[in-house]
Amino acid sequence: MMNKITVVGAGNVGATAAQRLAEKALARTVVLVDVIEGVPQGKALDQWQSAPIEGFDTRVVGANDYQPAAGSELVVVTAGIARKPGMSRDDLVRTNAEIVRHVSRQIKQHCPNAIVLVVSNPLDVMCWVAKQVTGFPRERVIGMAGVLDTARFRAFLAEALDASVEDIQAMVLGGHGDTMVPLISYTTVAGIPVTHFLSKPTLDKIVERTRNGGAEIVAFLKTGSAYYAPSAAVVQMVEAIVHDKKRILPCAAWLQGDGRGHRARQEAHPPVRRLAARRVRSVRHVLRGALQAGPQRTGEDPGSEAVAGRAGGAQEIGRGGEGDDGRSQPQAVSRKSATHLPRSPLRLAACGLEPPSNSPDSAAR
Ligand code: LAC
Repeated sequence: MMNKITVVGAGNVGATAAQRLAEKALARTVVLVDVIEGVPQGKALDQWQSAPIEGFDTRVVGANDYQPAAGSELVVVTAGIARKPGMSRDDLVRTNAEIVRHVSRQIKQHCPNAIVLVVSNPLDVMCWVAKQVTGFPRERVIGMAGVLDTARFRAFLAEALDASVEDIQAMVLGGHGDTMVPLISYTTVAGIPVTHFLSKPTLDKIVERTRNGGAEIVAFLKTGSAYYAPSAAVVQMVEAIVHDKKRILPCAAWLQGDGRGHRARQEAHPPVRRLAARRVRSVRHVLRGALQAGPQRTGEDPGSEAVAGRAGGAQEIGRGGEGDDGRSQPQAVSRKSATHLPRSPLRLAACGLEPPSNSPDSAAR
């Protein structure tokens, strides 16, 4: 159990995440912070009053400033506006970048040792903003998207197969949006490849529905976006960190070089270090999608294309926002090192590239 976890943003995602964190007793105190007066206090008090019924002792407190959050070991950032029907996550970038920038400054000041888990959209860019502004090591700034996308994919598959969600093993990588890559070739039903059970057209439909999983809900709700599954995904990640469960979970993380290099340079909080190191080796979810700096086609091998696109993204965004503390931008991976990266379908998918054309994953795109 942690001593203190803070959730920034008392909207639907933040408040539901706080409630789930408290119910699972993942910290002694959960602090809910929001700028709207009374809302975090009211929601926190309501949640605390459910404690005797639900049987948890985690104190939930609400605040409009970051003083009560001081010293938090983990901060979940959900602050920002949500999509309306017809909007893409990228349409939120200006407004939410300002909000996340402000929140990140507060985190840096009040919670200098925290692990930051970003949820605000567009997710990949907001992670980058949080990392730049806090100046925290990259192992301490991660984003939630892949766990949610994977959950949606598994739910749709379970429905199509009339099977338990527990028996569907899957992994969705790539950006949180159009560049999402559900990995069909790594998807199994009780260990048996899903392609034994479902036809290509059916799988194609499920992949497409997964990509639009968030938008489908926005279209129903009209005034907001999903929050039950997103908050559950947040809590799964927090739980993996708190209990150092050594889970392999997809997430947004800033990568430099290959997995071995990354592992060698770890200086993070031990649980996250282990989480990140294991995850990063096999599950690379690059800050790409919303960076809008697609791969620069060079005619070189796929690995170098993938990383060239990422390097372009880093430079593009770097111009728009330097770290508040004057730190230099993270080094983009050089093309030279890129050519040494593995070319497995997983690696390519993680870089946001389409898998090779003979892979089942490409068939489903
Ligand atoms: C969604 C939001 C949380 O996908 O990005 O529902």
